[in-house]
Amino acid sequence: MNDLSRRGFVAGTGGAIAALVLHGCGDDEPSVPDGNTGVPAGVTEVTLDVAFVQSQLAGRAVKLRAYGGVLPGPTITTHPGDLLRIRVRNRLPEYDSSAWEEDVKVLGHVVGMNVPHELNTTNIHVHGMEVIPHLFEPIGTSNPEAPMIAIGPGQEKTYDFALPPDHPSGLYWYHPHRHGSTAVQVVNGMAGMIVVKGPIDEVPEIAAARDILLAVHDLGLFPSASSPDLWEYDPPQNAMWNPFTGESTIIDPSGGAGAPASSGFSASDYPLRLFLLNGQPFFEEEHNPEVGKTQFPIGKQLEAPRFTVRPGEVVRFRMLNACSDNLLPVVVDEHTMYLLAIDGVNFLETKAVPYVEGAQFGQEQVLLPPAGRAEFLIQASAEPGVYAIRQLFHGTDVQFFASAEKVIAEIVVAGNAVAMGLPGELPTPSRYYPLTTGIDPAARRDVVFNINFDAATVKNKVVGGDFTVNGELYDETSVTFQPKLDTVEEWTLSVEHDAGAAPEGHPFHLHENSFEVVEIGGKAVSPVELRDTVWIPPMEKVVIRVRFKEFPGKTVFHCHILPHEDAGMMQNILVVT
Ligand SMILES: [Cu+2]
Repeated sequence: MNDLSRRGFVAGTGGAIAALVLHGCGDDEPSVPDGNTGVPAGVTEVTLDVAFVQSQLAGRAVKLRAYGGVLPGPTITTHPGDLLRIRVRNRLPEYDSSAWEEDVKVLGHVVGMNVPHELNTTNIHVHGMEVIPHLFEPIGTSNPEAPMIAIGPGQEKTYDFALPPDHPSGLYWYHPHRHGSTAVQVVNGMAGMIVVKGPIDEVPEIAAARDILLAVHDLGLFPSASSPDLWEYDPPQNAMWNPFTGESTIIDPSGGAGAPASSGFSASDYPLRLFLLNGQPFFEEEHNPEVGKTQFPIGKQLEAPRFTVRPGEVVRFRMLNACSDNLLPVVVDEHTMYLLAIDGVNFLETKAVPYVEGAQFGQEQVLLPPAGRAEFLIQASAEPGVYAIRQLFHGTDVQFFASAEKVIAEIVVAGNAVAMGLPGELPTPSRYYPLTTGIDPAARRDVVFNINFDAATVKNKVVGGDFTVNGELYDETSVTFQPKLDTVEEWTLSVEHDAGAAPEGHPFHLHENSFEVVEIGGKAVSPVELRDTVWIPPMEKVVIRVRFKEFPGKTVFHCHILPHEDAGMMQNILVVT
């Protein structure tokens, strides 16, 4: 169906670069690779090797950072009450960050750590999972000054996560989360899915449906300086890509003239971006050099992966938006979407969302921010044909760069009709119900995401813009809020725009605790959605309520546009007893 095949190819030096194994290709439906190894019941054990891999994607040679040599990373399947043990072995080579000035402060702001750095140092975050806080050393620490976990080249670390018995059963994912290298690593290939199996899987109509995982992921790529015709993302320290000129410069932090570079850190847009479904490219974008059009990358639809279903068949799709920054408004042509769950936590009953003919942004069936997940059933039309799972276009009034309409996949309805049913009531996720309605919040807090590109006032001179939360850049060794364990808080989320920055929405993510989204733009959300990541539109406020239920310790909330996060749009909190 396209130029992918199961072969990867080995290249590079000293065995440091392995073959990339691509799953699902030829005439097969694309699937995600399985990551579980044979271990006793009650224990889920996975080893993830992180290494550079090389292969061909969309007709180009690419060099990527990947988990286990596969794209996306191996899928982990686990259960409520299980011990999930993940061993991360970092096989990446050393990265030269000697030019990084980590201690720089400007007007009391911590600036240095908000310059991307140590691009081959990693750690792991199990996104959305309700487990011990695991970003800081040691795991579960309540030390407000604790440093972030860093697994350097050649090092390894084993994480033990005890899933609570009432952990929701749904779709989660994992990705690196070391401040300074998160964006480069994720948009270079490092992301994988986690499926927690439980009560939702026992519903007869759901159990009868085929379970198809859809990992949507993007790769940002530059031409390699060392090897012609190779695409990679491996910028030198302090190198920044300017999306208006298309040029990269190694910035002199003291203000002197910068040196040209072959690639640089990007806050959005790339010379080449590939959008993948389960590792297969379905859309590519090139930087648009035309003056006045730079915020509209040149897009090209590729042959979309296909799934064949029978007329009347009920299929369960579970979609992850693992994109580094791209908001996904999704529709399935001509089909009602029967939503079961958002971000792993199922609704109390199936939520039917009809398809709107000719849908535009705002009429999508589900809006997936970066890191968001949607689990839904589709009952295939009685009418044989090809139906797209589609990302709708959104313009520069939504995100700084416009995002073209894309066909993510195609559903081919063919063959003999089958009679299958749809569920009504769903099992109650007992961890979250009853909701917090009626409980007086112990605290009300405001969270404002802001970008400042005004050259006269920008503190982060290397990045060239300040990405802040409540006016502050990220400081690894301090905490801003101290919520009390087992209390409910109400947070109001919004975005602001300073001089030089266009309006842009941001996805808010809180670790370990799903929250109730109760209001968006002054309107009540009904039924209440439980999410771990929510899109904050450019001009609206979002009100959430969160119960800090189980896990004391130091953790974070942040913008899930990953280049924003690495540049400072994150804060630490300390959940106290
Ligand atoms: Cu952001």
